[in-house]
Amino acid sequence: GCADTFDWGKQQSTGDLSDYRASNGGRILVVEEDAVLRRYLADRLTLEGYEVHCASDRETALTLLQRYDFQLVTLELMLDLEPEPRSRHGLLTSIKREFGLEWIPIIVLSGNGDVQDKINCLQAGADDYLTKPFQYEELSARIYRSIAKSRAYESMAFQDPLTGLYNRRYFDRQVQIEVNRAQNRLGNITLVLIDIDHFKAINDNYGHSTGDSLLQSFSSLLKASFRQADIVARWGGEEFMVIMPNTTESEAEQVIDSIMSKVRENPVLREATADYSITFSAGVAQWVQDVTIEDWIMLADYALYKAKRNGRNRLSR
Ligand code: GH3
Ligand code: MG
Ligand code: MG
Ligand code: MG
Repeated sequence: GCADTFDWGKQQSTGDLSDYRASNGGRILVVEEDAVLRRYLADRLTLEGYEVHCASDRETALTLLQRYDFQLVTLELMLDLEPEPRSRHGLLTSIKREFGLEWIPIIVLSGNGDVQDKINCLQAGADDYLTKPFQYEELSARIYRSIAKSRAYESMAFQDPLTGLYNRRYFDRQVQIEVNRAQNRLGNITLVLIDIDHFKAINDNYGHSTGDSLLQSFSSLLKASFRQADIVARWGGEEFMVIMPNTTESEAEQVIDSIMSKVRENPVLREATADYSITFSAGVAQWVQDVTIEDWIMLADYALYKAKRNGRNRLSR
């Protein structure tokens, strides 16, 4: 059924760091006024392995969209979400115009089979349109295709090809979303900028392709060592930026400390022919009210600079 959802306080007090991103089937928002249909869709989709959240009004829908990353939205348009018929596509338009939400696939479920209505929805940004009554199996097939397509698109747009980590384009998008969430929930959020020490020497001594393999191993280690809710992105050559939601500077430092020990002990960074020991430095900066994202990044960058200046193989804030 519908995962229940809009109690910000409850989530926070448990110190819940569980993921914002649903993994396997995907996370779907069902916006549906009719309680019977809503429950039906939620149950069927849940059985198929999706994580389903439900909303029966505009406010709840927008709150949930702020709170979670959804892979798809089904949006019913018969409902009196909008006071005026003219703003019938208001929620659709809001979602498509909201920063970070514009790319979420939306399937409109409409009681109105009118061609002009379909055209209006598609023009307002709907990705697909089904007229009630529909067969569940058809909706299910359309959802599956839609999610598969947007995943393929996202991995092209947002994944670094060498390391498989998120790229900087993803970071730029997600950092704004996470800051909005932190603001709404009065939560903490911390940035970590990581830079491998003396990496140029690795390339110079062992060649560029060994350097590349090391970057891959190091990236896997980062991905495995940060928590599921953390967003690990490749920032530049041998630099990585991590967004840690619901995390203070001190908590971030504990996580990084443990990764540093892991890297010092080393066994992960092993090539077929030899072990390469590397170290890294990290700059940590917790977000503070009213700082711009640019300045926040500069704070992390300056903290990294301090860590380097103080001798590398360490973190600084
Ligand atoms: P520092 O401790 O000050 O960070 O020293 P460093 O040598 O790591 O720093 P610097 O920024 O001077 O050099 C980074 C090097 O990383 C330069 C470049 O040769 C190497 N590099 C950047 N991107 C890649 C890549 O994709 N593959 C490989 N193999 N090397 C890369
Ligand atoms: Mg560097
Ligand atoms: Mg450098
Ligand atoms: Mg470096």
